Amino acid sequence: MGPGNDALPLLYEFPFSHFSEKARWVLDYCGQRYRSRPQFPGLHLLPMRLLSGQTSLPVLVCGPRPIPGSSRILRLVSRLSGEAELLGPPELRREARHWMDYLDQEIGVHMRRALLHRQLRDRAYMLRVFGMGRTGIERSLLGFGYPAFVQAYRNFYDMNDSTARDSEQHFQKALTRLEEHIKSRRYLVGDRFGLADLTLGALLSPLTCVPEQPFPWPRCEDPYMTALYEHPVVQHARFLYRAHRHRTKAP
Ligand SMILES: N[C@@H](CCC(=O)N[C@@H](CS)C(=O)NCC(=O)O)C(=O)O
Repeated sequence: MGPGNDALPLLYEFPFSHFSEKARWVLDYCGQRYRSRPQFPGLHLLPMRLLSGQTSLPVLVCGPRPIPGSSRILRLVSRLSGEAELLGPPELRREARHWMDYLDQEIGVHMRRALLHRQLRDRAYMLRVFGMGRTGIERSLLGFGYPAFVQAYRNFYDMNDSTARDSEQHFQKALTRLEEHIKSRRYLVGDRFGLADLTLGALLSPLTCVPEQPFPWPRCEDPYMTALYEHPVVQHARFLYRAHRHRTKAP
């Protein structure tokens, strides 16, 4: 991939989304310039279905077909940018893929439900988060429609006390497994930074709150959250941000 101006890839994304952060990270890391198309939750449904046949973000458009799915984007951008080392050596790719799938589900999906179930109760906090990268008018609209927005969100992600408790358990179990795994090693697979590590860092971005993130989540003072901010795996994700959230080559 080495286009100029108009031919740059387009990234359809939610600025606050940890799955979108995976895509931004790999594009930045690979020195791949791109144009961002931030979407507004809810209003994205029809355009994304028309564009890609599904509604989930991120979606990358580079070439004839739009590519939905953050892990697909990670692999494609690494390959096309000549950063194959992000994929890891061939004999370790299956293990890396396993970690990426595991993290998408146990952190990406379950952490989102566990955290948002609590965070949505804090209107001021959530307006700051959902307002990231939005215009003043969009932020005002969001503030006005917040109760309906929260209800739609809870329905969409099947969020209630019982599902949130179940997701908390999944998330906790994943953190324990990861803590054990990284105790004696720097990276999840092999001895170099790869896509599994990038996935871990990006998916924990709602908890890392570091300036290396293009859209750093503000800290939330809920006691459940404040304990998580200190967790060794979250500290490890901060290390990944500091050490690897940069361009490896000029765009
Ligand atoms: N498996 C997808 C999951 C992405 C995902 O869950 N995206 C959320 C935002 S964090 C989303 O777009 N939700 C709205 C929708 O699915 O319509 C990926 O890896 O890209």
